[in-house]
Amino acid sequence: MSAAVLAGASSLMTEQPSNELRSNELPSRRVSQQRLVGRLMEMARIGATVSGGVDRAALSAEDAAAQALMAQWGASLGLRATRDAAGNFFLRWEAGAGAPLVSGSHLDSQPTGGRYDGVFGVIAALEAVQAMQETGLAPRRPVEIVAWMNEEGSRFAPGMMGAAVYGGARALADILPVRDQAGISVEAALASTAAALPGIATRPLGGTPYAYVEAHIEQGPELERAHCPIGIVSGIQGKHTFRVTVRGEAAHAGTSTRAERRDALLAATAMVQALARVLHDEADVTKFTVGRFDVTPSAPSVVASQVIFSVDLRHPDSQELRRLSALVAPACEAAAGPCEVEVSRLSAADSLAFPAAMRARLRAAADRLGLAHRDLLSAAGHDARYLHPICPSAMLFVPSRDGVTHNEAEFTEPADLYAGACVLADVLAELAMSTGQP
Ligand code: HGY
Ligand code: MN
Ligand code: MN
Repeated sequence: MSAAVLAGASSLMTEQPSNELRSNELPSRRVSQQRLVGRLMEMARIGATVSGGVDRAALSAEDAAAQALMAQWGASLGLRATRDAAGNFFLRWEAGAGAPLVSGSHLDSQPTGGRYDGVFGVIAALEAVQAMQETGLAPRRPVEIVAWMNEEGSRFAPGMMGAAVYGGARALADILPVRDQAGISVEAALASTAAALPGIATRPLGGTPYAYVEAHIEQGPELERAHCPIGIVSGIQGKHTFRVTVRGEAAHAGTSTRAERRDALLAATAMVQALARVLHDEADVTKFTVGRFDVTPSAPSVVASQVIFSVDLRHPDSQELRRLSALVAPACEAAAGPCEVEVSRLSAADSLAFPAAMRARLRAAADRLGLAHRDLLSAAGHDARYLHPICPSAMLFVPSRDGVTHNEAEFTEPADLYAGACVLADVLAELAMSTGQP
């Protein structure tokens, strides 16, 4: 345990662990910074990019390799690896009885992703389980580590597919036909990933956990600016996503006249500018992003026949988000000119607030360890969004250097990763031993 955490823990043991845990040693004392960071760096070799990040697309060979590595680490702890029909990956510590305690995040990344987004929560959960086992703790319930399928939504849109299907917010039949830009369907990619992981059994889809806790990097600058190692996540801001398809007509760049053209690129760019105007928020609270802009045939001497672009719209106030969301289709239609436009809404999630009792457990664990913490709303989306409706859920953050993320330069200090894993380990141990409601 790092000096900072040890010093704090001894001076602040006023906050006693819950009764159920008092008889056990706190597993945070067995968390190993070296093992945690070593596993993160070993995992970062899978899909490593030349600029120091990772490219581990959902249901890719790299995603399968990452799950195989988790299964290998899990086997050394006696954890059984399984996958469900939505491609969610689980490591199960068979213990006690009843609904499982679940912790994890995602292993897939953005194409130029960092070494910590998602994967920190999966490997910190593994570290917490190992620390619990090393204290001799005998959980009252099974404990499951999870890696949700396609959290990022970069290969297949929308994101958080696996958690949404597990939580019942989306039907498996809805995600199977979704195709990536190469035309490969989720269904085909699920089959090829399963074939790449022959030793991993299939488990029934869904479930109702006893509780869910997800550790994640903040992906913002607040904790670092406040010199605070732990974020207690108050909730997740709302997020609506769209796919806009603009159809025109391919034509010769030299012979077709402006008057007769149906230029899908000109129409699409007019739509993006119109959306930027109508969604502009001087207070800078509304987040509007066009991240994908696919032109067909994307040839210098051909007038574009089609453009497909993404819209990602977020706001912490659900009512305001719905108001803004209703402006998207009209703004696109008004800017379509001679082209056709089809606006499809892919996801619509309100803002959510995690239960106070779960947040209090995270705060008490951080206090016991002498770790400064602060409450903050998550501006980024997370799989916990889909666990929240079905079981008491919570998230804890660790700082992101300069708030940089979805970027190969993403970084979190090892001491902060360690502090987050210590808090996670103690909270999971409490929940694993609890006789009451989470
Ligand atoms: O979209 C999100 O906020 C997440 O990082 N994929
Ligand atoms: Mn993430
Ligand atoms: Mn992400």
